[in-house]
Amino acid sequence: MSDVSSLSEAIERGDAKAAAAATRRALERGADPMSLVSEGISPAMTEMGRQFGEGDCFVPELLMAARATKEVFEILRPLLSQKGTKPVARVVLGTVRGDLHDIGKNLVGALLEGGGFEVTDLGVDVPPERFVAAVEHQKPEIVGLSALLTTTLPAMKATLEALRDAGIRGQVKVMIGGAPVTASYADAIGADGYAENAGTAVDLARRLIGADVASRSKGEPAT
Ligand code: B1M
Repeated sequence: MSDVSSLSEAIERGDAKAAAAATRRALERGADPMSLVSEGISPAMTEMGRQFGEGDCFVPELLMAARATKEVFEILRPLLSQKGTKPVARVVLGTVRGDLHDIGKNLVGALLEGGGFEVTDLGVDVPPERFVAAVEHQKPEIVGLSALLTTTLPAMKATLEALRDAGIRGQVKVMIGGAPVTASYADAIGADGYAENAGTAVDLARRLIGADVASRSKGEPAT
């Protein structure tokens, strides 16, 4: 079995130790950290989501899988961020108020870092005023909002309104995503863009700042 398959399987079993070991082994053999996210973690968590939806696994299994992904991210994060190179742009990222889902958001953050963005992750259940404060203090080019519940979609709208009320909406591009989010919802609330998954989120972020997507592979900073 390949190291990437071992990683996916360990995450699905919720075995954090085995997931970390598979990650270290893959890295020692020269695996690309980004591919461990997109080919190891992402399919494993998508599979867990499918099983949960079909009643084939339950909350404890999900939480164990989520813990295993966290452990893997701890190993990969320093490798994903391209230290020493000028960041493409800064992104403030968070899961909106009332919502505790962070696996997809963490994947988005990891791939953005891998794409050369400097990411400040505000975590989960982030109220609009914390996004406002982060924009005021950190002056990012992009704010990324994640929501997984239909009941927390309105918190995305509230966050945009809070940015408008604070007079700083024009200073940042706002991108949104998460399972219940659609492009038409993004239009309806006045967001600048919607991405369906972590890979397209990186392309969207580049488009929003006007950077050439092709330059990502060369590791060139935006001009
Ligand atoms: Co929850 N949950 N959950 N849950 N959970 C869903 C979302 C649900 C669809 C399950 C179901 O009923 N079938 C359902 C929502 C229904 C709805 O709103 N219509 C649901 C529910 C109801 C709940 C609770 C209310 C359950 C309860 O307590 N009764 C509760 C709410 C807690 C809260 O948030 N306040 C709850 C709790 C939990 C757990 C804590 C057990 C756990 C979260 C653990 C964690 O995140 N640390 C959990 C999980 C894991 C899920 C499912 C099974 C999987 C989500 C996931 O991680 N998917 C989910 C069902 C499902 O999606 N099949 C479900 C894998 C991940 C890689 O995909 O998150 O979609 P995803 O992220 C993708 C894209 O969406 C996109 O890119 C990511 C990577 O490709 N994306 C972005 C995400 N954010 C983006 C941001 C961007 C761009 C793209 O730009 C900024």
